[in-house]
Amino acid sequence: MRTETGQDVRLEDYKPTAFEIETVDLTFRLNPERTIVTSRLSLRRRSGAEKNSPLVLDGDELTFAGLKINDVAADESRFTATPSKLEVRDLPATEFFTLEITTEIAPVSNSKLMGLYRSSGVYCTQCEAEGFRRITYFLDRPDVLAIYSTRIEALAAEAPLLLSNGNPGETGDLGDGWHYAVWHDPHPKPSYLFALVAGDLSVVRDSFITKSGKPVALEIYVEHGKEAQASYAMDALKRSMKWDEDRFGREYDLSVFMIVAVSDFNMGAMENKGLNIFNDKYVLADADTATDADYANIEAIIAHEYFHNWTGNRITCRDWFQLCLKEGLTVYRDHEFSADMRSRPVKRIAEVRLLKAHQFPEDSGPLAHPVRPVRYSEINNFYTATVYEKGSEVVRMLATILGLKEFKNGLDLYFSRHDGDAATIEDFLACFEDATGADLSQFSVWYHQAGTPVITVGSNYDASERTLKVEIEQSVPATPGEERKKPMHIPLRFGLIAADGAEIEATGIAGVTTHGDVMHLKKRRHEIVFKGIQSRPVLSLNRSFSAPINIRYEQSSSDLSHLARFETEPYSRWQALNELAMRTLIAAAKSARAEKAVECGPALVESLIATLADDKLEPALRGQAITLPSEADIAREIGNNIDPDAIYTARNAVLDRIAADGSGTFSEIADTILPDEPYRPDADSAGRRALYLACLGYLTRTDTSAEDLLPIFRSADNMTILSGLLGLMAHRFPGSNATETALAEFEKRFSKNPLVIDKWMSVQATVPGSDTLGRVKHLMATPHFSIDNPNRVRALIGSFAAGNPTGFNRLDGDGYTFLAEQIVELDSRNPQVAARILTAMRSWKSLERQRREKARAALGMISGQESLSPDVRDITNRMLGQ
Ligand code: B3K
Ligand code: ZN
Repeated sequence: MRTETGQDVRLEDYKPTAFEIETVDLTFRLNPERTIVTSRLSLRRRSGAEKNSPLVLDGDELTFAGLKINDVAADESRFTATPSKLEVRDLPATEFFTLEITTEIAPVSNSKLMGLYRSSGVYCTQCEAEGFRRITYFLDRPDVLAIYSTRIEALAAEAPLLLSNGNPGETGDLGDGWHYAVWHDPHPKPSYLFALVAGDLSVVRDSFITKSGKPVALEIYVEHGKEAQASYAMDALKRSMKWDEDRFGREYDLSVFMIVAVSDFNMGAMENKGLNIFNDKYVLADADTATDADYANIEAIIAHEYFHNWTGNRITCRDWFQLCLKEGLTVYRDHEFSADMRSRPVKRIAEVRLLKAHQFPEDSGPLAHPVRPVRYSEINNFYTATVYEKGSEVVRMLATILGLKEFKNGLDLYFSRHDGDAATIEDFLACFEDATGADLSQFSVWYHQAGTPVITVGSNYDASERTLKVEIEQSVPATPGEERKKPMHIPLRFGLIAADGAEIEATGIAGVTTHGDVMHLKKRRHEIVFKGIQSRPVLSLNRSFSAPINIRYEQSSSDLSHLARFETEPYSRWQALNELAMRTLIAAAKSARAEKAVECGPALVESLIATLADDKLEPALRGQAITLPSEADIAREIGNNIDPDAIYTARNAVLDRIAADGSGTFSEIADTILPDEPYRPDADSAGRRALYLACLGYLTRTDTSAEDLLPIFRSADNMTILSGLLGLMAHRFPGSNATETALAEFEKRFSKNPLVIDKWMSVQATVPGSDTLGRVKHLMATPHFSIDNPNRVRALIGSFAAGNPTGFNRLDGDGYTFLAEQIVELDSRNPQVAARILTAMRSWKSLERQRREKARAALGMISGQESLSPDVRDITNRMLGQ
């Protein structure tokens, strides 16, 4: 939000409120067009607050319907009410007083899906970040913590189920078909954690006994008929609760924990106290409709929202600048959970791929911002990969620097010192300093400085002196508004590997402080000497991706192949292979750009096939090893003057070469790797399916045709193989009869299941090439699509813009014009979703000139609209550098 004067909100302007709100008693009389909300607030003037200063409460599109001060109707001279503000003057001079505010809202016409809205006939809420002010006037900021009681009144036929935060209280009949329920949440919370759900849903029940013996009722609410699809989510919830007790000593604190799945939701899920609300995509799963990736996402998001109960709810954020305090830390916790539930190295590869695909481009483009920003114009635009994913990497680095034991001590202090607080990043870091004695002042730069650090590395082995000299220089590229950068504390895991693959221990290391296998880069330049090295070693840097940085190190292909073969840490083995692949692909893209033949040397092909054939490695890792960097990854590494068509051509040429040389191995694995049992979503079987599909992808480049794939598609007994095959056919053999048949059969079979139809739309929206835009437009005109449903919009328009480099970046610019038109349309309905989808263009400045100019024109078209939401206005302005 902008302040009243239209200025950005600035961290330096933070001031506590003059009033505290101790209790909030809400009454909702639910009606789709006209819901009446009464909010009774007990206020307390803080000591030292000005006696006659007014109280200004936030609102957003509210209809004011009444105000009482200390139970007496307020005279109109004492307040001003607009849709966006309620200002109350001449307040009682006493320390304590009450306000009772009545508002009217229309859930059915709330297309922004913020505040109270309807999703398939169910009333539900979304309040983070500033949605509560769309329900009632309030001090709608995270440092105002109150105890909430909520009474919900509704027609029993329309809403037999009435839920809110906390523990259930009285229920009863009101006559005339109306009934009510009361909920009380004993834990003080900010307004963004308020939730209400009312409607007709089914419940799946289970229970959990906490480690101190308290029973907790677990309830997952879904549409009637979908109960069986909630069992995996329930299992993930119980595992999350147990894991948080075992790993971090965190216990649940209410008698009931509820999850509600809704079909219209702006993001993944929301951690409202005791009443999580989820996008149904991240709850519902069975073998027929969900892929392995869906299962993994459900597990991770259920865990993430549950973990927020401590990191976010019990300890919340003082202001929205501190968002990473809850998000970065909670992402770190869900990453660790998934690593423990599944395969740690495979999980790490997925994290790094995601970070590089989303956060690195954000950090190097016009939307770059620090993990802890200092200003914003629209807070919803700061729920970014930087705050979440880089925020998590910063917490991971803290654990690396302190060691797991000390990290845990710091976190324990944080939980005990700040329980019940609205805290800051400074509070968080102080706990680690106080618990361990460490000085984290330089480390804190990670929170304050935007941009991905780069280290430039040179190395030289001196056989006569038996030393390896390594020079490392660090720098951080300039980001918007931040030219000069400070040196950072970079914890770099390293290893030295001998010619026979053995790990080498130096007898001494000079020029940098090391702890075990971590070197602590703190200066702009380090000259490091490893002593007592008997033969030329290969240096392995940033093992396990210990720091979220870029490395420029001219390591030879044979050294990278050596690491790909001998690295003992599976993640780092993948990292070396990936680096080798990236180099080959960049060189290939340059050749393709210059219209020269694309070369692919033997080093990459041999290393890939050797890794693929190494059956000591788990299948998922082998699948990752042969999955080349994406077209977008290659574009990011090249960095400027991007021609997506040249990258596509080059990548295909490299894939063809690997496919030709490895065809025997690919078919042997494809024939044998699938689990020989009915579908189970566990990590090992999922890894086998991923490897199978990756091999099949290569085989389509040699002798497997669309016609060969069709019977496999038809006989698949699970959605992973089914949608994987559909994707392969659509992308490798677009327009072929077999592909069109598969698409038609898939559509027919799942036409009643929008979440599965989303996959069908995404597959088609990501078919490479300039013809896809026409297909996307056609799909938008079918009944499968609805511009009002965020999942549909993301599946079709979002996948096209963010997941189809050649299709979206058509040379004629029609992809950009199409997106601009959709953004304008979407913005009038749901600004948050519009702004998020528009970020697909965040790297437009790296495109070659012709496309860049077309992209600029499309952004200019959006920017020229008279009426734009603050959300889209902010993204457009920043992308255009205004
Ligand atoms: N905290 C919510 C995100 C809210 C986004 C508001 N624009 C979900 C999560 O991160 O767990
Ligand atoms: Zn979160």
